[in-house]
Amino acid sequence: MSLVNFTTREITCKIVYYGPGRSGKTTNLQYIYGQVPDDRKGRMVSLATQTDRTLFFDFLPLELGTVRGFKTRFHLYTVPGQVFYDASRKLILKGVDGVIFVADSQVERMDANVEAIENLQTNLKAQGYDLMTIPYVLQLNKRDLPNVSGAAEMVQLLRKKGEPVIEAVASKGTGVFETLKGVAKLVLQELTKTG
Ligand SMILES: Nc1nc2c(ncn2[C@@H]2O[C@H](COP(=O)(O)OP(=O)(O)OP(=O)(O)O)[C@@H](O)[C@H]2O)c(=O)[nH]1
Ligand SMILES: [Mg+2]
Repeated sequence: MSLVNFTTREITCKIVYYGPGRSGKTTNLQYIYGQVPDDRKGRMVSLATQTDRTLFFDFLPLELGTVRGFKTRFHLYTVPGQVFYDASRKLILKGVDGVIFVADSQVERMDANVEAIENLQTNLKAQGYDLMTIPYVLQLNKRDLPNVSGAAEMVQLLRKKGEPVIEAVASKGTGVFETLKGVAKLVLQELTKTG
């Protein structure tokens, strides 16, 4: 549900980073924030607890060039991954154009990944969306840790529909922009299809 403003010739798209607690969603945003020049980004808003976990959401407005003479503005959000913040997650999915699922590659987090994808499917449905049709990218994060599942195994377990899969080390920036570009491309494709 991108917002197209013909007067200012701007398109605004909403991207949501979803995933289990501590998978690296906020780290993705922080890396992007650090790399993008000031004139292309707005202020990053982080609502965190004292221990740095996202309490409601993180928000980062970005400008990613032009498409057919329209400026594209992307609003990036992360949700809080902890199970009990479900009301916030539901709310943040309102008006979403694209979703990035940030999976934690550590073996002991596979159940949490599966549970979070099921939660994503449920919450998308509650907002009238369908994971099977919405622009969607799967990021396998924390590939640098010693106790990770094989990428092929994770794809087998977590991939839903042939979506792009990107291996990442968000804390070093590896794969972060590839992931964002992957979903941005799908969102803009969707726009030209429906627009
Ligand atoms: N080793 C390693 N650590 C990472 C990576 N990405 C993130 N982390 C660390 O994992 C921890 C959690 O990262 P966050 O970005 O806060 O996770 P989150 O998904 O926003 O967590 P919630 O907001 O609680 O849902 C932090 O200590 C990060 O530095 C990675 O690729 N490798
Ligand atoms: Mg967070």
